[in-house]
Formats: sequence, structure tokens, C-alpha cells
Amino acid sequence: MAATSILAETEPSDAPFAQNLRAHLDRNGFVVIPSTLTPTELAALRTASAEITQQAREGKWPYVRTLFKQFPPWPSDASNGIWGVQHLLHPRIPSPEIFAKSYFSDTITVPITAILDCEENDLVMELYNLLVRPDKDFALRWHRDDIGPQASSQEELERLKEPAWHAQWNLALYDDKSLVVVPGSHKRARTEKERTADPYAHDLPGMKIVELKAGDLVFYDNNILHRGVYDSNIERMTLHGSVGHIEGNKARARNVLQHGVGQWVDKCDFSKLPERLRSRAEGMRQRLFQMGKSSGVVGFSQDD
Ligand SMILES: O=C(O)CCC(=O)C(=O)O
Repeated sequence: MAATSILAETEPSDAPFAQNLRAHLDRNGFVVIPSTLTPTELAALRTASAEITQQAREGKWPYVRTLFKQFPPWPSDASNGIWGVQHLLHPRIPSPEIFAKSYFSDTITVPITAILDCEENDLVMELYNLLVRPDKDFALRWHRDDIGPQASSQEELERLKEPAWHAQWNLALYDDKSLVVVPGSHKRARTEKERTADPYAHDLPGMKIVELKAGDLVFYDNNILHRGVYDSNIERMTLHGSVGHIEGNKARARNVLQHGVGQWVDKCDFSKLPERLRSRAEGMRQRLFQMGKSSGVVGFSQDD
């Protein structure tokens, strides 16, 4: 099953592009922008991702998603295998400019200002991670990122009506068929069938495999009903990020910072980025910092 792709005939700076993007995302809960990387960008991102993935598998990078655990926190011991690498904007990552250039690029931020219907100066730095081929076959159960399975239908509906205040994406560096979604489920409570289904069901009614080619970018509502199905024999390197909006609730900034980002966000060196990206990056980092401070984050360190 192919993924829904937005109309390719509009340019990212067009008003129709923004409207199409928002309309697709609003209707389906996900939207694919095809071929967003040049061959040179793709090659550079693959090389940098392969390097950090190898370090992570060898236990030399402690920020990992470990098997067989779906949700954070993950231990730093990678000896049972990993399915993700965390903190690509960390100041100690090898090739920091490659990942920062990608996170703060027009490729990512232009669609996000369209999705959030905002200005660049409203954007807030959040998370940048890498989802990788697991060392052993692994799957995530059906879930919404921010609403637990115990929620009643009424609770689900109330939560789903709240504005998202952030955008989340996957950018595939290799062809990727791991993400499975139920289109439209970001706007409704689960059906009885979905509530009672096997959490690892392969055949939920209406489900769609999001098929990405290398370089394709998908934005998705993180409260769409979705899962990940991973094959240890198929290469996967998919950048997985989120960017927030300044009006977002402070709990989100707190959440981002308590993921450990608060320990190093002030030490990121964006000075080698091209001027326009550097100023965007500094602004987005500063807004995260301010939101974290005003929400009284515990363990948010500027000095060590
Ligand atoms: O692997 C994916 O693309 C989905 C990941 C996911 O659902 C999650 O991190 O909650």
C-alpha cells in the first residue's frame, strides 16, 4: 500500500503548498513529501548516521533505544541490541554539523511553519533521534504517543481536540516500510475493535503501511494510532524529530528537557552552520531554554 503523498506540483514557498500540507495532515493524520534530499545530502547523512549507529551498537554512545523496550526511559546498556540512537544534536555527537544542518534546514522548518501556521520565530528546538535496524526482529504495539491505552473514549476525544503545538516527522535515509498507521484515527476515539484488538495485530481495519523511499519525509500526528514493525535484516536509518511551537504548553518543554536534553542544550555549538541556519538554530534553542526555565525544570543545567 502506498503512502498518501502531497501534491508534487506546488513549491514549498507557495500558499497552496502550505494549505495542501495542512489539509492532508488534518484529514489523514500523516502526509508524505517525496524526495526531499539531494544525493549529496543523502550520502552525508547516511555516513554520519552509520558512524553513530556503529558507536551505539558497540556501547560507545549511551543514548540509545534498547531492545525490547518500546517507551522511554531506555537504559544505556546496548548489549541486547538497539532500535534507535538518541540525541543527534548532542554536542559530543560525531559530525554535529551534518545533523544540525538537517534539523534546522528549510526542508524541515518550511513545512513545519506551514503545518503549525506560524512564523519561523515561533519554532522551538525539541528532539532529534535516529531509528535504526534492530539487532533482532522487533515491533511496537499499537499506540498513540501521548494518550495511554487506558483512556476512555471520552478522554481520548478530549485529548485529541487539543492543539498539537508541535510537528513530528520521519525522514528516511533508506527505503522504509516500518511505520504503520490508521489514517484518520487522530481525530476519533478508538473503535471497539481497535480497543480490544491484539496490540500487535497485523490487520487492523483501514491500517496503512507508510512506504517511504530514501529521502522521503513524512509528518504525522503523534496521536494517530500507529505502530512500528522492524525487520532485523532490512537496513533502516530514519531520522525522527520534532519541533515545537512557542505557544505550546510548558509541559512539553519540560518533557523535552527532562529527556536529558537540558543537560547539554546550552553546549551545542551551532557556530559552524551557515549564517541563516545558525541564527534559526540559536533562536530555537533559546526558546526551548526559556520555556524550560519558566516551567521550573528540575535538573536543567547551564553551568556544568
Ligand atoms: O518506527 C517508527 O517510525 C515509529 C516509532 C514510534 O512509533 C515511536 O517512537 O513511538
